[in-house]
Amino acid sequence: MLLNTYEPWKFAFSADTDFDNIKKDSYGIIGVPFDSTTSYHSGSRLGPVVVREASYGFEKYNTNFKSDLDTTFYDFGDVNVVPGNCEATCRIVEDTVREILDLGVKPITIGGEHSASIGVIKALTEKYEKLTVVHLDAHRDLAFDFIGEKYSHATVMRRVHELGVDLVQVGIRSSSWEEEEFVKSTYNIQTFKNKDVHRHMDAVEYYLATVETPIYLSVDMDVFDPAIAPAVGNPAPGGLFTSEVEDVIKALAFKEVVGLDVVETATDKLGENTAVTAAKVIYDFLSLI
Ligand SMILES: [Mn+2]
Repeated sequence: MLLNTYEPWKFAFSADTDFDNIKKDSYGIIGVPFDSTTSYHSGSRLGPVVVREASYGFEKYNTNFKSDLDTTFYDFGDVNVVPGNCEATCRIVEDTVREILDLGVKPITIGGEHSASIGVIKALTEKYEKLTVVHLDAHRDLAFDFIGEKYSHATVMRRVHELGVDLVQVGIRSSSWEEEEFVKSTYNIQTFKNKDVHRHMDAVEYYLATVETPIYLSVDMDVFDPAIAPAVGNPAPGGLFTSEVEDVIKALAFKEVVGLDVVETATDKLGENTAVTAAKVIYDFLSLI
């Protein structure tokens, strides 16, 4: 595997990694410490370190969901990134995820900027003929290019959509006119804006319950309100509450979820809100799935 950490600081409750005895249908964490296309608040390259550190603040018993975290999962460490080269980094992520899938393990990616999700999802579309990406984000990330770049945090879901997957965008509150026109011109992008979530969570839950394909969940930490998760690449006021994101994860608990990413945590402070909340998303996911 293309990892640069032999003895990584591992996510709390992860199983010992013995590559000869990996359990099938388990989950495997990789970190992608990369933030070269970040346009505003940089620092998400440190996300994998601070999120893992924050994971040690939780109990094995998840009080909200009345369940133990008993899903088997591994922490494989961080991939080797190529600073300054998004396309090369995404290819390395893609190759690493392909190896993880060959082991029968489903990927959980800690970012790093959102751009790396294309590598993960590309590998998954080779394995799953149909895929629905549930995308929690303040932004649509559907620009065709961003300041001339096709591979960027601002274009990632456009590249994902080009792979032929269905998209469900949740928490949206910032987009360009071109992105809105693009959504209108397609048939397979469903949108729940931030106020749709605040006022009609039942509609979000109902919609997710009807998805029949395998699901990939991509969580940009800026989907949360900046009061909850301030240290992100592009904060956007008016975001989701922690309990609303819990409800979305809960709605996916009985679906076939084949991967998760939690990206854009940009802080160098241990115990910072954003890192703790990002760790909680992964912890809740593993408690429920
Ligand atoms: Mn975003």
